[in-house]
Amino acid sequence: MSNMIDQIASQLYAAERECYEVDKFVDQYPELDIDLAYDIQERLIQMKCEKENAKIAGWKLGLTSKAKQIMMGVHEPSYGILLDNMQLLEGEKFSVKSFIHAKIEPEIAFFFDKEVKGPVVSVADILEATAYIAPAMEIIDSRYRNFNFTLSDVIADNSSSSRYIVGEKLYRIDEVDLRLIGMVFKKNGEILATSAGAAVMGHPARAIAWMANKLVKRGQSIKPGEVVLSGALTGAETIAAGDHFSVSFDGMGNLEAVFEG
Ligand code: OOG
Ligand code: MG
Repeated sequence: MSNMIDQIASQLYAAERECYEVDKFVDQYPELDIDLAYDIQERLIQMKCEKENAKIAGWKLGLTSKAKQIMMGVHEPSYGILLDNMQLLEGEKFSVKSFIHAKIEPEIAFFFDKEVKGPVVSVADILEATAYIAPAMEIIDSRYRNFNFTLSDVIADNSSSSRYIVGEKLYRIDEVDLRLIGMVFKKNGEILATSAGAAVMGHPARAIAWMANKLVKRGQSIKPGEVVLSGALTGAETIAAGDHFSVSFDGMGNLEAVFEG
């Protein structure tokens, strides 16, 4: 079993480093269930931390909105780990060369200043432990051929995480209504999608509570100082060289990302 965990984690790591696609693993390993998938994710993160001298920065939710679940044909959320070397700074130009077939999606980032530990975390507990929130965008880049996977595959692949960008201005949780907060997502000046916070499981903090309650089964928790991306509010959009994306939130300003060849 540990051999299979190492095998899959190494293949996913190599695919990311050298920018190529791999076939999903469930066909080859039918025993690959959700628990094993999180074991692989943990092994993959361990490898990255060792080889890249990276540190854990926080967590990300995946597949929390209906738009994303329908898009990917998966009907349950997942989570992944964010490392410090995955963060990009707003205003930098990002090269598409380092990606396999990246997509971008609008998110809300939460910064925690208290520990959050399951198994009975509520939305109120998440809000109470949150120091600040900020607009964010996530760049996802599934290592699977044609972005095609099952829930177990995507979990093993750290929920497709690649990079993330967080707005430089932070907001207090009581400055906005996270359920009703409106959002406009644009590409090259044209509206791609509009949404509201409630698109993420009825309330973005509900998605984080869901994760905290899952994490406890693996002996983990959200730690003070960590950031959590609460999940895309719309479907993800493919990135090409020359593209310019922006996300604006009611009462929370906007965030831009520019890509070059
Ligand atoms: C999985 C990751 C989804 C989100 O915010 O929904 C995700 C994928 O769609 O590749 O990060
Ligand atoms: Mg995401």
